[in-house]
Amino acid sequence: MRFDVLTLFPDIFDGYLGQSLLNKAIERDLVKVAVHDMRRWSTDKHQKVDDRPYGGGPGMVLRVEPVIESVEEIQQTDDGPGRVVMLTPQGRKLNQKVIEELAQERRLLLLCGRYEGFDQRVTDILQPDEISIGDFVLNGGEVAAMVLIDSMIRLVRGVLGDESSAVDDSFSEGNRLLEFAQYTRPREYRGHAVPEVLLGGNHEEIARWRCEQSYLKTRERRSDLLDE
Ligand code: 6GU
Repeated sequence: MRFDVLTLFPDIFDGYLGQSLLNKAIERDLVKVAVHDMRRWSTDKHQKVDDRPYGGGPGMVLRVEPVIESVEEIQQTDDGPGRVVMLTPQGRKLNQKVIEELAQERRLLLLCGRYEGFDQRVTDILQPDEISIGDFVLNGGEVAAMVLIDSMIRLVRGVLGDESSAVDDSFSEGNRLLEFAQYTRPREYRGHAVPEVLLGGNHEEIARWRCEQSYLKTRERRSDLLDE
């Protein structure tokens, strides 16, 4: 799986890309992430890629030329044009189903907006898949792009390793329950003991308890998931 990120703040991605799971996936060639600075496609001597909105109003708008031209140039490199995704609070809301759908693609181009957003003609010309990560406003699409990459790489075969699998994750296809509580040593801490059933080694009983815990937690916190 390949990601090309277009941003005005490429440095934001450095720490995240070095993070252990993703770093290992990149080293093993399971995932490739290329971060591109949109300013490279600026036609302006000050490397500006934004301008004041026609009609007035606060803030700045990302210009159409650097965005379109960067996307076109990047699409000509490597394996196929890929699917263009624009991170914007106006997009369809991200959830595990959308992640699973996007994970079918070999290549995604992620457009991270800033300021008051993109010139409308970027959307008209590229017709990107517009995605929002929730009903709140971020200062830009960069954090949202990292959310998307982070949740997608879990679905790439081999990234998580043998012992863990994304199949059982909450919200994955075939699982609509929240995770059950987990414990590790010590058996007791400040009067809080590990549930007896987990210490007995009866695997059938443990599986039943966990299933029940998942159900009870889901009913209490997210009964909307049970309705689906
Ligand atoms: Cl993708 N971008 C911005 N700027 N704000 C958001 C968002 C994206 N998703 C939720 N809020």
